[in-house]
Amino acid sequence: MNNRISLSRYLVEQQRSKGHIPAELRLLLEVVARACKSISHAVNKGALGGVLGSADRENVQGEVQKKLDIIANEVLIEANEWGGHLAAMASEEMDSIYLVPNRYPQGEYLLLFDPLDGSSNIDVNVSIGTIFSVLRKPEASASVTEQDFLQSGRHQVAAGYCIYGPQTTLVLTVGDGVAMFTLDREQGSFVLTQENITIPADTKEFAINMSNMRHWAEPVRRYIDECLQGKEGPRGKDFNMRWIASMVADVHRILTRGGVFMYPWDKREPHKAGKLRLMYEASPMGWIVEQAGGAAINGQERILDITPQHLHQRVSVMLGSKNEVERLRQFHASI
Ligand code: AHM
Ligand code: MG
Repeated sequence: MNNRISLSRYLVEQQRSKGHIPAELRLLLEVVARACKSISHAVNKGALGGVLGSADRENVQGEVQKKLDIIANEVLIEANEWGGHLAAMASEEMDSIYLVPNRYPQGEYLLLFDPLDGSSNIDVNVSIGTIFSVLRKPEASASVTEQDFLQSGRHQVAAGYCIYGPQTTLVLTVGDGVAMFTLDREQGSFVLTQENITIPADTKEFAINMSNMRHWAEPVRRYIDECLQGKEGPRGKDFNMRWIASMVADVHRILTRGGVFMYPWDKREPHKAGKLRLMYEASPMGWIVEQAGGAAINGQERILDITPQHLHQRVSVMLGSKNEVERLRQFHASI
């Protein structure tokens, strides 16, 4: 048991050996991990903790919030506002940015999060998670504005997610590969369980909400249609399908055994670029997937190259095994 590496030790060693993680960023990541631990406890209690069900409130995107969406958001804010490592936060569940109150010291970082991803799965006891992304506050800026957050995913200094499933697992990148930590409940700490995660370049598994098929654009329809033709079709192999409806869980599977995940633009709401949010979901997940050797695009463009125009911007997302994402890119390029 002595050779177990805790998240704290991992971060300290990364800082020492590779200089990747300044002390303030290390503190930030430890605080986020601590917040995820308490969200995990709340998720585990479920009905016993009175955390299930709707809060009968809507967020800025017009989605009905669940009690746990609000609890997770509050836990992350309360944990992060006083440590001196942050200048401001932004969340899928808040209309505008949250400035660190004046009574606390201001730090150099900006934290963005989707406090509870996969909200439709909360009440049915299926895996859900927290996604986070860390940016540096632009140097020139004295007081933080929404504009300071509008940086492309390439500028992230850390990104990760915590999945609350049969195990609670924290997945993290600071730009030097992807590491996984499993929560040891007896010890109360995240323990390193996998490093240098690699997504296989090829796969026989796709994830998409098939009920939207009639609304898809032609390139997505063509890609899935070829997969469905199996051995007899142009791909020459049978494909399997999974759709958990929690991006964290679908991405976690892809990091574990490969696959391709799609939430593309579709014709249901043609004026919206997609369902998922660029800054809280696509950018952090896109960077994690790239760091594991995969790829992430919106059809045409690399997700990490998109410069956000506003905080709650939506985006079409296709990510996972490199060769499959490349095929999707080619199909989009050829129309
Ligand atoms: P949320 O952040 O409000 O939970 O929404 C995002 C989720 C993703 O986790 C998941 O991939 C998608 O919405 C599922 O959507 P759908 O129910 O349309 O299949
Ligand atoms: Mg989400």
